[in-house]
Amino acid sequence: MIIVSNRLPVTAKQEEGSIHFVPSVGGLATGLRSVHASGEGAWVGWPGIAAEALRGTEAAVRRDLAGHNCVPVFLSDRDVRDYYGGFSNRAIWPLFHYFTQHAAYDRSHWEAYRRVNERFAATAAEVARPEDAIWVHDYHLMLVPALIRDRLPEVRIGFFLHIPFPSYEVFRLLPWRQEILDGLLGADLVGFHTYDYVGHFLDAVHAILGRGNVSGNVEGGERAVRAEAFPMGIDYVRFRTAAEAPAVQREVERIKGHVGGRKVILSVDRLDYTKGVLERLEAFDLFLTENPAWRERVTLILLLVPSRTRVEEYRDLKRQIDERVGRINGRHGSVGWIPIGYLYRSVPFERLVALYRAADVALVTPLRDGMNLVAKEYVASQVEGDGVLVLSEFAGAAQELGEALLVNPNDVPGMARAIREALEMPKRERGERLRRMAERVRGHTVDGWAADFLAELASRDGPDRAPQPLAGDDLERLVAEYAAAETRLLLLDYDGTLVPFAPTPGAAKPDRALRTVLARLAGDPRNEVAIVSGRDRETLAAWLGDLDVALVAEHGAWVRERGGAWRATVARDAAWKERVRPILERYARRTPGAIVEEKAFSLTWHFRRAEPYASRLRVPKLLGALRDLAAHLDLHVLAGDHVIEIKAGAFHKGQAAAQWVEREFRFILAAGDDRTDEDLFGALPAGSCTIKVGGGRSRATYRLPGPREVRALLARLAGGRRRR
Ligand code: ADQ
Repeated sequence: MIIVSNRLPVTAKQEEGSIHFVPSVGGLATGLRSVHASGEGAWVGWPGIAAEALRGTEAAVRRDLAGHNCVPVFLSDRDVRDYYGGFSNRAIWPLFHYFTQHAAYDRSHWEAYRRVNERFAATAAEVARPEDAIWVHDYHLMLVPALIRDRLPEVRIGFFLHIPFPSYEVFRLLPWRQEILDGLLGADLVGFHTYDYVGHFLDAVHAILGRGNVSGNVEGGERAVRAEAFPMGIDYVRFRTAAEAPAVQREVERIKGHVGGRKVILSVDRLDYTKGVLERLEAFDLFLTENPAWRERVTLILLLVPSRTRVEEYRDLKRQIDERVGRINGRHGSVGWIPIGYLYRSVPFERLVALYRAADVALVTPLRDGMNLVAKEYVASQVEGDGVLVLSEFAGAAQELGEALLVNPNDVPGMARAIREALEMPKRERGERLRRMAERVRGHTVDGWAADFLAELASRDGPDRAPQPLAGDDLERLVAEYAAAETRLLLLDYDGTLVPFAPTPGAAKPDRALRTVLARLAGDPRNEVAIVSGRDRETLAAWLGDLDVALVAEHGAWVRERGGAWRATVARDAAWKERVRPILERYARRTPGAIVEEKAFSLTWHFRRAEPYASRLRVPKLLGALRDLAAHLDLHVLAGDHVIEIKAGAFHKGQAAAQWVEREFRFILAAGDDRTDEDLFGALPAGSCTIKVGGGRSRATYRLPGPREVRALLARLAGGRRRR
């Protein structure tokens, strides 16, 4: 696996003319370090110092980094300023955190972003082998997936965004919104911390690119792209073990001694305006004013790590925080008590863990935060098991840590009340809440997070790969093989393969040109043509029954051989329908545009014409409702392209095709666009020509863009005979 991120897991430091490397800090670096260490892949990223400072030592740096399996992308001072400090941190970061007033849309910054993303993509493409998976990280590199895809069309690419993806109304403010989405959609899998972000992303893709989705699978385009939530976890064992260590225990005693046995409230952040530090201080100020009884009995430890110190907003914020802390200490403090202990620096791991363990309350109140690992680290480090977490509802972590005292960080009085509630919460309740959160944090570690993401990336529709375009030499070879074969089998799906999708199932009637080409193929005595469809018998018979072709209806439940009558391949009672139909109808009533279709062995819920918003809300719920029932009644629920199909028994297109395949044709061609056609492809002998119509991974060998191209191919095959 190749990891691509802005920063490498090690940062180059230059001291007295020589370069050495130290571990990088931050959630991403710490989180992925173990994933990287366990594999033999590479990590592509910036070593953390501008190229100018490295001049003359590039080769040595490259060699040293190779020892860590790292591959550097060197950035000049100007790149760092415009791509990193500029576009990434002055346009994307504020915008994606809903600080629209801080976002600056500078064209030269955008150009730098594009240029640097190109360089990351080129480096990644150089080191990747075709069978590798490439995992691109975070908002600095959102164009990289598509740029790698241009170079390596078949490689698996995953992308994970560590910050929020904002709602469409905010995202659309970005002048380069389309380019960013196109960049991300170069990946096979796009991951976010929460389902809200997934939803926002899919809304934007729909509104800006006009591409809808089914359960997170983005439609249209040449390949399947899936958006999913993967909430990032922490290395629980590392924090827990450290927190229990005797040295940390001693440090905890020391901290408690320093605060004179008072209650400890802890606040830990990178210094950033998204973290809500000023609002938090204001709430603490108000808490002290409103609760004189708590004066002298509590200390707030405010730990801030310097961050992006070259950006103006960050320097401003630092000044404001300094002033605010001074003001509060001046107003409420006494000779023997300083309300806020303020540290502006990075602290070593053991020290941080000791602070977490010593804290009675953790105040984690960002105005926005993709996830926020501090909240989880606090929970993991609570050895006594009764600390209280006060957590902003605008942190991604709030979705998993519902037992925290959730607050709105803009509601200062509300936060002040929460501080008091946290300090006065009965021990039992504290323990109960913390225990539940700790279980969850322990169960969702960062290793598990990475493994889930990578498994999902690897399993994109099973062991399949993206089929190759059917063109050039491959196409000529196929035509020649067809021409030479004495017996041929053509298995053709109907909707989406021979005709484009129509707004209603009834509107996709075959046109004259299609009927002509099918008749011509069927008329060749060497050919056996079968239309293998999910449709009902009546429609197939009415539309194609007069041609000399075999028909397979309802995904294989019914077969009609040439000149024969319909034969059911399964026998089942249909009592299950009485249970399922009312559910489908109820959902259809509440989803304008959705319709229910009934066939002999299946029920289908079509929602092609439903409003995307409505289907996004309804489809997962309907699927949830059906899954429970399906397990009960032994039904198969299939989510296809704008349809949900429920059928009884395990028949599929592949089984239906078996009766022909047994007859050993010299040439077999199968074409289909849907998930149900994968069963067909899978049932055919090696050497068959299988064609996936449209984008996405598939078991098929080849791909054609749409029905137009399939028909052109069939016309060519049929035409060959006429010329002879
Ligand atoms: P950050 O904005 O950096 O991460 P966070 O998730 O809280 O926010 O991670 C901060 C990390 O820095 C923690 O691991 C913490 O232990 C460490 N840290 C904080 N203060 C420190 C100090 N004084 N000394 C040493 N270490 C300190 C971004 C996103 C988040 C997302 C992560 C991971 O903004 O929303 O959770 O990436 O995806």
